[in-house]
Amino acid sequence: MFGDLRKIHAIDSHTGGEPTRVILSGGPHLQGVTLQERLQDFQRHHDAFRQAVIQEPRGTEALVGALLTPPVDPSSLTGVIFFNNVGYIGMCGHGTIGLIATLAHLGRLATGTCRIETPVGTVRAELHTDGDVSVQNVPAYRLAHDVLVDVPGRGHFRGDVAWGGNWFFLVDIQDEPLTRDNIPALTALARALRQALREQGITGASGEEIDHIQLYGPPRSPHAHSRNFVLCPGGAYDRSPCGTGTCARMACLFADGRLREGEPWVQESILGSYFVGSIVRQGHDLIPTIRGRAFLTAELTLLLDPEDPFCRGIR
Ligand code: PYC
Repeated sequence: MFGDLRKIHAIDSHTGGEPTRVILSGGPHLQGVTLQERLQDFQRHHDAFRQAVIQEPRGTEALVGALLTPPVDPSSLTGVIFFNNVGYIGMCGHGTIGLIATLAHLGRLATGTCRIETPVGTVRAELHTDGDVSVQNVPAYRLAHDVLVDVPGRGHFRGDVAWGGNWFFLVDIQDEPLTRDNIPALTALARALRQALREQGITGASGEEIDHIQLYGPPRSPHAHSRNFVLCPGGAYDRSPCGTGTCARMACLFADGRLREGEPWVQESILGSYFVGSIVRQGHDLIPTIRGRAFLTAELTLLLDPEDPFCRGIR
């Protein structure tokens, strides 16, 4: 009994309330040259690992996991693949901030800049002397403007489809208060919107599913420009303002002429935490940056017992 426990070492943190679990050891060694190939290997051969470390009873639906993999380009600090309770995400802004705070805590990183490889491209992270982290993300853009969606039983909604490292549908929400006590109603609306997008064939650029929904409105803090609620793919809401979601939002604002190059954009989350963002042009690309702070919450050893009927998590 208890002889064959598999041990996984990890560090947990939260960024603006949104948790990240960085796997330090005990994870799979992914096969493949590119990060895309390693993501496929993860999906095809190690999905049980994802489920075991993220799902209950070891994890929660809000948790995002980060599996480190050696960088393809030796000048990068590391490669990383982000995952959640239902699958894998291309990039993760709050998760990258959590990753940098974790590596700094371990002494693997000093203040300054480094490159992190993800399946959707290389990002640049900077650890500041005050503990904040800036993440210069992959290029962001708006794919479609003012798209009409019919949400059965709820009416018509208009929104933008944008990329910020993940696909987002962004809706300026008028009728639902962006308050914590309204999270159940916001979740239900965002789920209905996502379902309607699926049914009406509204997708990202290559037919990819739009798996993040962002509802936004006026801020509560006088220092912020906007408040948002973001539904993540697994059904949880993002406790942070969503790094990739803030990047997608800035791309839309830029396209509308409502945000100038380099101008700060303070995005508040449904909990009142915030990221400060900005966007600049580089050739034909729009490069967004977000800045925030992560706090470490646990150094942990997860135990996987093959005799445990819920060893792979509760699905
Ligand atoms: O911060 O980019 C983000 C993110 C994506 C999903 C949850 N957080």
